[in-house]
Amino acid sequence: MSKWRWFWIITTIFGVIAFGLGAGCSNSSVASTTQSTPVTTFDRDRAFSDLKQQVDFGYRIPGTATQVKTRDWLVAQLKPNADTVDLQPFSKQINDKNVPMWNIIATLRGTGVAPRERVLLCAHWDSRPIADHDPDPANRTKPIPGANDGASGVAVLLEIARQLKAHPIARDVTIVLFDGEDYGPNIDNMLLGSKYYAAHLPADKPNWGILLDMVGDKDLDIPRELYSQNHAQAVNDRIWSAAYKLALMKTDTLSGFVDSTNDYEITDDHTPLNEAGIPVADVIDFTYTPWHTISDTVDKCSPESLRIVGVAVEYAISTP
Ligand code: 1BN
Ligand code: ZN
Repeated sequence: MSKWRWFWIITTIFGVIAFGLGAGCSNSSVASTTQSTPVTTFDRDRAFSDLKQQVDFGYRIPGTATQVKTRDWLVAQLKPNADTVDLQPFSKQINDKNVPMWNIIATLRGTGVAPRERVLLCAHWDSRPIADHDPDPANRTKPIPGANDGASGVAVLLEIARQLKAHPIARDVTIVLFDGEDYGPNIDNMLLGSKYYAAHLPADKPNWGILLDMVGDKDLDIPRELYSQNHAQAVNDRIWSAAYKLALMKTDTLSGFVDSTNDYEITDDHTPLNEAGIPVADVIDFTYTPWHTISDTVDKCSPESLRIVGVAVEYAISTP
């Protein structure tokens, strides 16, 4: 065989291999929009100390100095772990008062090839001004400490932000801490931050999301929430399959996720988002006895409950 003939044969073989690799790459670039190494690391003690810190600030009630102090602390916690952190200000006229509120929005760019899937993780950072479910009528005009109802979801998200900084994932992540979720007393003055966010979505709005609310209860018991099951079933499937895979299901001796669906719908910050077309599932333990009482305190919560929810969420967002 001539020297030239060998040259063409070898060139053709290399060409075919290179084409194959190229095709492989372009396939993997599609997959890489959602594919990353699953994240399951979570410092539960650091998360729990963030829960305590929020409660130590005092009542995170819109229109108070404590609200502003807590807001600035939350921004400072997110800043080192996010690409951007912004305040989204809004206000509402309530009983002759113009009440100022701020959603806190952090973005974490994913490692996948654009266009990347965008996932929303959210929780409310305000606490309720009135303990209207307290068994003692004398306490019903007092504020709640909001250790579980408010601080727990935020604590999990602050720790997830740190973990994602250390272990980036393919998807873009937007973390939104909603203000004014629990102002009340009635529903027309609740979910204020999520209503505002849903009415002012960015052009590159999230594709789907997870809301965390009351996830710190020592005796964690989280079934699928019915409204989420009806509006964001694929998101629930993702979370519960993570919970199975990572052995985070409740047993006789362990707290955790439960393989059933509530027979009632819960109105929460996921409602305005689903109404705006973003499937968002609410991960919520609604069996919490101190709910909207002055007894919603740190001792009712545990670091392990924060870890259970945190790793389920991390796994759900870091796997295809
Ligand atoms: C959850 C925790 N929620 C309030 N605190 C949501 C809710 C809103 C529950 C209205 C019942 C009624
Ligand atoms: Zn509440």
